[in-house]
Amino acid sequence: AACSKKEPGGSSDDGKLTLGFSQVGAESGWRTANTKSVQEAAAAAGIDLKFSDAQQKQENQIQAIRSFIAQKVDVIAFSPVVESGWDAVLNEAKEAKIPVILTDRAIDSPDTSLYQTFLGSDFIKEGNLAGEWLVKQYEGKTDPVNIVELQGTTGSAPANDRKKGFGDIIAKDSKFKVVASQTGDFTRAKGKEVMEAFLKAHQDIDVLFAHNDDMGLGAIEAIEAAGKKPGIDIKIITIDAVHDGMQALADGKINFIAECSPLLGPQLMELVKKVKNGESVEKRIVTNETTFTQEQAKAALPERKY
Ligand code: GYE
Repeated sequence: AACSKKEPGGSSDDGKLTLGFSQVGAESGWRTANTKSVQEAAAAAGIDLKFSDAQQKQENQIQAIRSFIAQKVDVIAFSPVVESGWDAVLNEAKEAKIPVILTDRAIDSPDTSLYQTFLGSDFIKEGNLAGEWLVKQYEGKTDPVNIVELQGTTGSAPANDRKKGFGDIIAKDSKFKVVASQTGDFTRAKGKEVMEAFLKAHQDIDVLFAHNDDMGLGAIEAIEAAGKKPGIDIKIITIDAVHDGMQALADGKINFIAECSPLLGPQLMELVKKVKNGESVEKRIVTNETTFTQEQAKAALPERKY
């Protein structure tokens, strides 16, 4: 009988399409929502998902991708923890004729034949939006504005691009001064720790720009512990708009959030099917996003899904 017929390209015996997905980790509320979106969308699309958590380490992702190649999955998708250092392993996938999709974060390789498409946000734009809001707040004022910055994971696309996007906007007015900028690795714990150090070293911080909500939330704890009012004594701008960030924004502890959508699962599954069928896909697919003020957060919170 033909019952054990195995499809070429490594589909499992049940005929389902197999997707190997290497996730960054579980560092933030954004990441948790992203993982859930990918898992639910795979189940809904009838795709067999092999999910691997890299715990924020590139070597774990490289290992996971090699194992997906060895298992002959149909498609590999991953969210690269950092931008550089992917050429060798992606060339191995190419040799094995397994299409690769980048989700959420970019790589810096000039060889764009190493992946089919990159689905995710425009991080430079998010940084621009954060900077533009700040410039507007201080319009017509001349006093110096002292800013501290909590960067995301060193070497990651969102940390590089959000820093640049924000920096480009505030550089147009010399009253804006970034007095300290350090990584908080996108986590709450590290955001708190680094903000404590910032507060000790600088008496006169006007603004915190955190590359994600979680670091901003950690920093809020540090600011309150230092006897200051987040959102009032120190204005706070973050990126993501996950539930806890939106709650802090509605509560007046954060002042502005540029949204970054983690709900990439359904679009990713569509792309997986297309690349598997050899259909052409756009090389870059940008997620739709908005921004939130405190009033807008209050209005949006009841309907927010994550
Ligand atoms: O902003 C942050 C997460 O890559 C867009 O990673 C993602 C970022 C997100 O840890 O919260």
